[in-house]
Amino acid sequence: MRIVGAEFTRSCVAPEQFPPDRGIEFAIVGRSNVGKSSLINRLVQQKGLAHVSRTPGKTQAVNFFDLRTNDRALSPFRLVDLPGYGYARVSKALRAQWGPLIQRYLCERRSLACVLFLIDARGSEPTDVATFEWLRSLKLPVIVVMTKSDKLGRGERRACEETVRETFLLTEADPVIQWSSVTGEGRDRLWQAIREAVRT
Ligand SMILES: Nc1nc2c(ncn2[C@@H]2O[C@H](COP(=O)(O)OP(=O)(O)OP(=O)(O)O)[C@@H](O)[C@H]2O)c(=O)[nH]1
Ligand SMILES: [Mg+2]
Repeated sequence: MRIVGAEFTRSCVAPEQFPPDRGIEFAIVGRSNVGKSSLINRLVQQKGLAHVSRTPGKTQAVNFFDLRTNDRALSPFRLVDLPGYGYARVSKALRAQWGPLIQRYLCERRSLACVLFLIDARGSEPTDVATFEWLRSLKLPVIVVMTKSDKLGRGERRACEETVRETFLLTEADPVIQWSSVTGEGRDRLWQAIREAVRT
């Protein structure tokens, strides 16, 4: 599969601003700073498409990215970068605004085919588990992506993946992908999983 084009569509702070609810969307959910925006850039192979920052809480709106591929099942196809959760230092007002925005998007968006759920390969936190359970309760298909895998050795990765499978009560059939936006590890596997999720 080839990506023919990718562009930033729109940044939204209210549901009324979301683009028309058509086509196939994959949303990216995860803690602040876990690597959501970096994953978009690596998946699409376009540096700077999504804004990356060392400071947690960088992405504070729902950002839509339109992709054109030569795969008919994936056209049109959108990636949606959601604000990260779990960052305490943003203002109370902003946090109060985030929850409902994400909730409206995840509960009401008909184009939403699947969630890429990102956790740090080095371990999950209770907020990750709570968010994952909530996604499951919404009956959303989820692909688990373990980010920043480059920070672990082989043995450690296996152990961490085992722990994640146990913590999140995953079956063998649930995809868990080791990912690194630095090395590009996991890119082929993730596209494969995306295609499979669209097919089912
Ligand atoms: N080593 C390593 N660092 C990464 C990886 N992915 C992201 N980072 C770094 O982690 C930091 C956060 O990355 P972002 O992509 O901005 O994270 P985010 O989840 O979009 O963060 P928010 O928008 O604040 O929620 C940056 O300093 C990235 O360079 C990775 O796979 N490996
Ligand atoms: Mg971001």
